[in-house]
Amino acid sequence: MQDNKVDVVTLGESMILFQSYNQGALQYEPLFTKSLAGAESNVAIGLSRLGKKVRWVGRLGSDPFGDLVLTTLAGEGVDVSHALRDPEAPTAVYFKDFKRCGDPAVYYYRKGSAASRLAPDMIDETWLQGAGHLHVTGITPALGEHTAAAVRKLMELAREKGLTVSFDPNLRRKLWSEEQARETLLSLIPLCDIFMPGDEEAEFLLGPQEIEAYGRAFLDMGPKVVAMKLGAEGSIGFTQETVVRADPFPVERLIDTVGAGDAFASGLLSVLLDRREELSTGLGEESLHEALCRANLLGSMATQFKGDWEGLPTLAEVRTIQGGQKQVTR
Ligand code: KDG
Repeated sequence: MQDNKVDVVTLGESMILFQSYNQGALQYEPLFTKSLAGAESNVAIGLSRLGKKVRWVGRLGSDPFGDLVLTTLAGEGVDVSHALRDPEAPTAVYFKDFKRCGDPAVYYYRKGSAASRLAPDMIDETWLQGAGHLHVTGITPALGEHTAAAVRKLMELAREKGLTVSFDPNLRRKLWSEEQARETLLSLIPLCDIFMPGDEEAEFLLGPQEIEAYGRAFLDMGPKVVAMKLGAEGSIGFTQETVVRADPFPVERLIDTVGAGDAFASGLLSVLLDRREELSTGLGEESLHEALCRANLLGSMATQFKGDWEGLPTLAEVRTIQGGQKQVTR
């Protein structure tokens, strides 16, 4: 019999990413590399490399780019057997413009994509079959008319079925208005157990406050754990019982910041999912610190490679790095 068990299910839009081959400005660059992108599939790959079984669900066009998304994810060990194809709408693409080092500008071509047509009546219980955890982001709700309702339905279904749920707000200002974004993202927080905002997202959602006040405010909305990314300051985690800070992991060569938040999510979840018992009874300080440290490490590694997920490490690599050993390369 086939083993249907997966640690994590994630739902989202995956796209094809074109990046200039020479790191030059988009307007003048004649050559591009082609790769996969999408916050949830980045997390899926990150977790898979860390030894978790992951299922990615999403809608893709019936086109070669949709095929490329599936073969790339399958090649990374992610289960894509529940992915949907739409013969009438395309797989989205996006471009990165490396005008300066680190933080590229992104240009989306995703309006009317197959994923933007996701609606609540397409949510299928079997996506969650055999799964312990659901991970979603605030990007999917921004994509189309019915995508927010669809994400809400899946989060509710996951909770009903006893799965834990994580939510990264992943604010994408280019995709929706500030009012819509704020209202929708705030409304989804009570449906998650683990909430992972960045400090700027916290400010966007709640207005200017002290970092610790953000933590308390989000916990009051329902999540059991709030893990906040503080950029160069590392990260801070909150539960009802404790507040834990974790130092940043050094970045030796900043290349591309896109995907760092997803890397953080993979690192954090990989540890927390090994502590499921503790998650329900109250996560201890040590576990939270370990999760934040691994999250910081992955976030840092993601920024040191071109591409949204290519630099993510395997579990063996994480252990080598955290053990302070040098990797044997030749
Ligand atoms: O978090 C990184 C992702 O956002 C990226 O891989 C794709 O920009 C993207 C998006 O909006 O999904």
